[in-house]
Amino acid sequence: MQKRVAAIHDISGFGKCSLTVALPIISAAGVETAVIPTAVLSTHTGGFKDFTFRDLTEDIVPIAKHWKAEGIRFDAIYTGYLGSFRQIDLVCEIIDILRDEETVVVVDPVMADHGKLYQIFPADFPQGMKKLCAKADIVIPNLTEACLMLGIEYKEGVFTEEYVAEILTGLKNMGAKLPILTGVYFDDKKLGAAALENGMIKYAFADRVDAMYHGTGDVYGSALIGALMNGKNIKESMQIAAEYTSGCIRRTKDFQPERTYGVDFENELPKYIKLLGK
Ligand code: PXL
Repeated sequence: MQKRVAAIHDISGFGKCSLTVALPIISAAGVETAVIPTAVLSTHTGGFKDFTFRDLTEDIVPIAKHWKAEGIRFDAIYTGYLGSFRQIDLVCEIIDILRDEETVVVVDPVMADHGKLYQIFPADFPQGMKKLCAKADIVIPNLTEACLMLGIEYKEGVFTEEYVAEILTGLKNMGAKLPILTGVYFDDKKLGAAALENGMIKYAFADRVDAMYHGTGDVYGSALIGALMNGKNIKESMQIAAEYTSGCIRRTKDFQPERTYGVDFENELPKYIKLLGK
């Protein structure tokens, strides 16, 4: 049976992140992708001024209730960027409406990067995200998001295994069954993620490319879910997601060096499909 995912993120019309990334990548993995848009923006909020923002908070629960009434079930629920504090509670509610015993709930607590909360979020947003993460089977924060939720000091620079272990343990104690910390590196050659699964820390790295683009967290999360839905285990899925994301960044840097927003994930999709063994 074809797997089905519900993706709950904003639509940033331009800039390649959230749903405009999740929908094509998860679909390319052969997985049916239903969407709940949390907001519609003209662009993402990083680096563009005067973007439009249409809040869709009132639509979130009615959409989920309609799906439930239609008897539609999901193999995974994938949440990302949420448009307001209230949406955190509503997304908690719809997870309860839509999940069954088999559903894998993946929460990306999108709210911050490079030590800073995104400009549009209030200072207590990380506390709200903690509650959502506690409902998840898998959480995929970056270092900044993890530190903000845990109240741990954000340390820029090379990671240590002890620091990674402290953060993963904190995330696990927060209630997330399987935490995956993204953006981990121990040198300037490799970058990837670390997971705490059954008491063991597992790493998956790919080539580190010296460049920064918006939406790469969404590329990683979408590729991870596509792999999980294809029966890959956590470590295999982390490896596929790291290699695909690294490939997207490499291609963008090599062929569109002037680009400052989303990556060329489209032309790497054939590689992703190959990594999935399809
Ligand atoms: O990729 C994360 C993201 C998603 N959605 C919006 C954003 C961002 C990051 O800045 O602004 C609207």
